Amino acid sequence: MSKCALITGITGQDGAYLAELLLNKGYRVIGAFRRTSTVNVTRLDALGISGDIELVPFDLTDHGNMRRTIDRFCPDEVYNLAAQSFVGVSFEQPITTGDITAIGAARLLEVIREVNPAIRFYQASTSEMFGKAQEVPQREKTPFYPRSPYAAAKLYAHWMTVNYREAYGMHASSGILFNHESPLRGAEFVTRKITLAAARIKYGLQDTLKMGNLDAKRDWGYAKEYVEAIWLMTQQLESEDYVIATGETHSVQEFVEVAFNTAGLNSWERYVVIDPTFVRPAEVDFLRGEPSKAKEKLGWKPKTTFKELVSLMVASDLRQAAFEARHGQESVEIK
Ligand code: NDP
Ligand code: GDR
Repeated sequence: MSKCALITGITGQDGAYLAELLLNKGYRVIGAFRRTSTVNVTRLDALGISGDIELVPFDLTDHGNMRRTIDRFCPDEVYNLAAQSFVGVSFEQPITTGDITAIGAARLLEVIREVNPAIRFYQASTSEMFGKAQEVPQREKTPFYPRSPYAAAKLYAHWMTVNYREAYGMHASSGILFNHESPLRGAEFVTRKITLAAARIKYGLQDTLKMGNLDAKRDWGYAKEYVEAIWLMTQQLESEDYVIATGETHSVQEFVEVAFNTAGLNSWERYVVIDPTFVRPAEVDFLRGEPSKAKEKLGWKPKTTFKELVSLMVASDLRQAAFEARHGQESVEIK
């Protein structure tokens, strides 16, 4: 019998890549999506898998809806990828962020405890929990210091995951994933914002790129590889917490430089305008992860280099911009 997995946040970047991975492994995949006026399955379409997933309306703010869904499908594994995941917006919407990203995870853990505590649970934790980092590099035991409502919400969800593991013996893993990107990354996150702009400027569809803090430094990896680590965590005999990262750090400015060069645009300074709107009330200045536990216990290590990651994102956005320049509309079939 094939395993059944329920993925929350199926319409997001990681939801799409994880669904693809699990389908390739023969899973029955239940895609839990938040109901909106238009269901956004463009990422699933881009990977050509939307027809292979059973989509079900599911909202992390609605306990009854969640309980009925878990009851109905009896999944073997639940991957909680859904969140209000944009750090910048969390300063504007701290309560909504807390309701979805923090309490939403607690609701889901409660539902699993009530319905079937044998279900294996994955929580999408984040390097943002390290925030004002207390040591370099950051590892599983590094003390947390969240710097945004988003990070504080994720920290609550992280500790609830640990608590349900310890209190009820649930198989509940928390993946502390550092930034991971791809051509499917949301357009408001800095990497995709940059690669889209570079491509659009190249094709005359845009003149400038408005940016915030160029000095922030991040440990950026490739999303497609990070979902493998997520799956490996849920397959272990014991559930634990794992840092997933490359161990390498680059600044936002470096990302801009490499992306613009890759797109064939010299002197990025000509196009980039600093706009205070994109500067956050509190910033996370520097993150670098230490993924050696994941290497030892999961046999996972990152493969795609920083330059390869930027290149594959720029290449995808160049194809999209070329299509738009020719046909006057966005393409959805190029990833
Ligand atoms: P995305 O922002 O691309 O996806 C978030 C998903 O959550 C979307 O499918 C969104 O649906 C869904 N969602 C939002 N609110 C609700 C709700 N109330 N009920 C149900 N679903 C909801 O995130 P990523 O794919 O990049 O990340 C996946 C997870 O991993 C997130 O939890 C994120 O915080 C975390 N994370 C991400 C990292 C990264 O670098 N990408 C690093 C570390 C952690 P809709 O399409 O309707 O908006
Ligand atoms: P982050 O990602 O906050 O790390 O959260 P994001 O790409 O939004 O920002 C990274 C850094 O770039 C700086 N920055 C800008 N960011 C955005 N979005 N737009 C800009 O114009 C801009 N200019 C500079 C930011 O200040 C920041 O320092 C992401 C999300 O996916 C989270 O859900 C996840 O938990 C973490 O990564 C790990």
